[in-house]
Amino acid sequence: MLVALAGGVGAARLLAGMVRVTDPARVTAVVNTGDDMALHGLHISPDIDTVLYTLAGRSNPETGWGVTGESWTVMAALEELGGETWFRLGDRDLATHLYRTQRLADGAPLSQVTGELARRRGIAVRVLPMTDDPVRTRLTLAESAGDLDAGVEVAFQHYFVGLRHGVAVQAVRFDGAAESRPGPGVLEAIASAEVIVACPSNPVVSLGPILAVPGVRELLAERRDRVVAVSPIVAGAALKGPADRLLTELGHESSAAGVARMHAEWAGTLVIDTRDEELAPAVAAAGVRPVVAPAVMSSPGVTEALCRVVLDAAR
Ligand code: FO1
Repeated sequence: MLVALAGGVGAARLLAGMVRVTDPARVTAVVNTGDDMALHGLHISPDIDTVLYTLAGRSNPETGWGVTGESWTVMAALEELGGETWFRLGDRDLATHLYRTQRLADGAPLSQVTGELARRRGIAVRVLPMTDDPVRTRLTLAESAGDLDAGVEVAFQHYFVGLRHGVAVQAVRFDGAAESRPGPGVLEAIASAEVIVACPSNPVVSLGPILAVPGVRELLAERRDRVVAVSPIVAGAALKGPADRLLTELGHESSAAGVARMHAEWAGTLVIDTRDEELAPAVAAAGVRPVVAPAVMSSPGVTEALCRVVLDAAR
């Protein structure tokens, strides 16, 4: 059984490949909920939805989030009213948020609602929120942005979408993480997995929250020989999103070697792209076994080959 630690778009893409090379019923995804947000009175779980839409074959291939073939009637009408439309919610995507919000109001935990959404979309992979408790990623700006001064703390989506992550950050914290408990099935899945893959997600804001849930990092460290991370940094840059800048701004090195040093405590192996082959000795020097392979998921074929490399590396 394989457990994937999953954040945003890169994780969903790897998972889409993983279910083509191994039995989906033997795959469990532990998903980041630090990006979750309340907006329009709705509970929005972006990373969970990105995983669910991708595994259902319904994700928007251009953006990596939301639903393909989406319509925007509600957003346009909301715009006319002068409502908040900075965070784009398509008509089909809204159905997910309406369903989730009602079920949470019924008293169902996020994990149960996520299971319902997965089943309704015919998804065999077990998709588990990292916790059912509220954990929210918050970032402290290192410079002013518009009317926001340096030192101001903003919620994740305000940083990522509102500010288009175009502002330097001086600190990141996961509000609520210390009080949170691993979601149902999370520790058990990690404890019994033959392979644990840390997807090529942003080490700071996608994997960071999962590792901040008490008990998760310690258990991964105990099983580090089964943990294979895939570097989200290739030739010093992130393939999508602010991972490289966040790493540098927070004092890490934005390179495959820097990622190895960050993950060394709990990941025994790091898959690095062929372009970073010369960093293999630095990865090894960090105490992490380097595996060099094409790690830029430019096509389903490359993604599937990468998934096979991950499965083989853990054995
Ligand atoms: N990202 C954007 O850059 N702009 C958006 O308007 C936007 C809307 C959105 C709606 C639902 C959803 O599940 C994700 C959405 N995202 C949007 C992406 C989201 O900010 C990121 O996927 C994660 O939070 C980071 O991986």
